[in-house]
Formats: sequence, C-alpha cells, structure tokens
Amino acid sequence: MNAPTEVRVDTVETILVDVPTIRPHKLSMHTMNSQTLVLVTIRCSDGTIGIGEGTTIGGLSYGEESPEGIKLTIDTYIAPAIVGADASRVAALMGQVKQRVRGNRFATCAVETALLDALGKRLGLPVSELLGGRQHQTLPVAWTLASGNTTRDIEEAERMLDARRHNIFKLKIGLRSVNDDVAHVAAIKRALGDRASVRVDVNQAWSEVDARRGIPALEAAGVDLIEQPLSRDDRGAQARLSGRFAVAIMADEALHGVRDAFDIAARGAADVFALKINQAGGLYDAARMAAIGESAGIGLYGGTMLEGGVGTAASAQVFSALPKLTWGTELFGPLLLTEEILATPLRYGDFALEVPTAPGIGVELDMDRVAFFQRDGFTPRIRATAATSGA
Ligand code: MUC
Ligand code: MG
Repeated sequence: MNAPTEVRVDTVETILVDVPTIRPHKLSMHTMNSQTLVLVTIRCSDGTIGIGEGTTIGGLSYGEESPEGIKLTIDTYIAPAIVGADASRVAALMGQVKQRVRGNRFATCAVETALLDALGKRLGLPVSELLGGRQHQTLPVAWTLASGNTTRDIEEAERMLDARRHNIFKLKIGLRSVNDDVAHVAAIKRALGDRASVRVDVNQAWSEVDARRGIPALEAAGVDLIEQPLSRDDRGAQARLSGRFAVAIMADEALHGVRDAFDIAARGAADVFALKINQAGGLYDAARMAAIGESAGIGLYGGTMLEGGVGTAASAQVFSALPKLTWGTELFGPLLLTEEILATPLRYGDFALEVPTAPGIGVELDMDRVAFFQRDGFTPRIRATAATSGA
C-alpha cells in the first residue's frame, strides 16, 4: 500500500441533481415537490474516488445555504484550496478549508464526506471505522407524515406499519393554528395507539405563548417528542420550555455546529439533539456535537436534511459509531424520492436501515440515473416525465 501522504487531491467536481418527491412534503416554511442534491466527486492521485452530498430543504427557506450556493462555494473557494493537497489527512485538510471558508457548513460537509469516502476506500474500511468504530449494524428509522391531510397521514402510517418499515412517525406541524395542529396530531396518535411513537416537528413556527398552549395538549395526546418549537434564536425561551414540561424537547435548527451544541447544553435549552451532518458542517463535527450532548445528559437523535442516498449513507456511518442513539434516526431521505440514484439502494426493513458495510461511505452512484436528473447549469430542470420513468 502507498504511504497515505503520497496521495493528493486531483480534481473536485460538483453537480446539481433534481429528483421529484413521492408526494408533496409540507413543512411549516415550505412545501417540497422535489429535492435538489448537490453531489461532489473528488478524484485522488492513487485513483480513489470519493463522493459526498450537500443537501438542504426548500432552496433558502430552511437555512442560509442554497443548493446553488453550495455548488458555487465548493467550485470557487473549496476546490482550489484542496486540489494538490494531501488527500489522506482529512481532518487537517478540513481545518485548512475552515480557515479559508467561514460558515458554509453544507458545502464543507459535502467535501469532507467525499474525502472520507476516498480515504475509507483507500484503506479498505467503512467510514464508521475511521470515526472510532461501528457500534450498530442497523439504525431505527422514523418516517415523516407531512401530506397535510389527517386521513392520508393515517393511511400512510398504516401502510408503513404493515410493511414493517417504520413505527416511529414525525408529524410536521406549525403551518396551521395550534388548535388545528393539536387536533391533527391527536387524531393520528389515537388511530396508531401504542403501535407507534408519535412525535412532532414545529420547525420554529411557534411563539413561547403558542408553545405553552400547544405542548401540554400534545403531551396529553401521547406525543413523545417536540422538535424545535421556537425560533433557533429563542434560546432563553427554549430553556424555559425544557424545564417546564415532562415531554422531551429536541433542538434541530438551533444546532448550527459545535458552538451551538455547547451553548444549548450549557443553557439547558434542549433534552435531545437532532444531529445532522450537513447542519453540523461535517461528519467530524456531528460526532463532536454528539459528545457534547452525551456529556451534558442530552439524548441523541440521528437527523436528516432529507439527503439522498449519499448523504444518508454518510450520516449512517457517523450515527453507527455513536454509543447510544436513544431516539433512533430519521434517515429515510431516499425513500421520499421517486427515483433511485444509487447503484445499489440502501436496505430498509424491520423498522431500521442497514448501515452499509463496503469501504468508504459504502455506496456508489448510478451515473446514468444521475445524468438523467442532473441540471444544466443552475436552472432547475425537473422533467415532467421523470416521476414515472421506470428506473
Ligand atoms: C427537519 O426539520 O427535521 C427532516 C425530516 C423531515 O421530514 O424534514 C426534515 C427537516
Ligand atoms: Mg426538524
């Protein structure tokens, strides 16, 4: 084997890929009909090729990085900084990238994922082994009910239970009034009973007063977890809520990296952390945030930005290396898309995702499928026939 220091980054390539969703996915800030994946390919001087993904939700409606901005940041700033550099010293290289590129966590995550994928392939090891070693072969996976219609959501949940695909359901709320949302959630919990865990994600839509009315009603309805009820900036109020109610409160959008994790833990402003590799700024920082949460007695949950197969596999590698994921994961992103872009799909069954075991992040792209959905430049190009193409 070549000494790792001999391997250099040769090229960095990014593409935007638009894939339709199986149904409209309604969040408090945006309704998704498709998902845009930013895929990164890094070629190294020893012939290894790493892939990564930087994916957000709803253009600029969820966070400050858009898919187009992620691509531009990588092409214009990160690629020139890493081409020619030692591809095997990933942590050191990402440290240098973060000196030259402030923020831009999603772009950073995509590149770090591709470097770790290439390193894992070079060493013949899954990325989980580079992050301390795998502790779980499968991860429990929640499904999000977000059609916007109570009856349709119950039918969808029943189908998932029958297929033994999911028995944890996250309901998107915050778009309607608190009373209407509580009625919607309570009806779903009543229908599913003890067969499923029901949780809600408010996506920052409530005021503290809304939360003081909504949370006890949701608690009484049997909800297990309340995700990001308030704006990410309302940390004092979030701490007051966490102290006031028995039901667990989870931070999601409030967690933009390691410093947020520390601040929230120090303020007691969450009972659970939603860990997301893109929101964290990479796999290493997601693991650091997990360590902060763990040492503060905060439960951990493996979150998603609704990434496709590449980002989902990379997330699974990190989460599988954590000792305890009390709240499971929601790594269902590829299942929300009409099309498969991986050469071999991720395997879901028995309410869990099998963590890929091949070297690197453990998945490869189907380049014909990717080419079919790839954008030309920055203009979105969802082809009307794509949703029914028989891949
Ligand atoms: C979020 O805010 O959690 C994750 C699952 C889902 O349905 O939406 C995302 C984003
Ligand atoms: Mg959330």
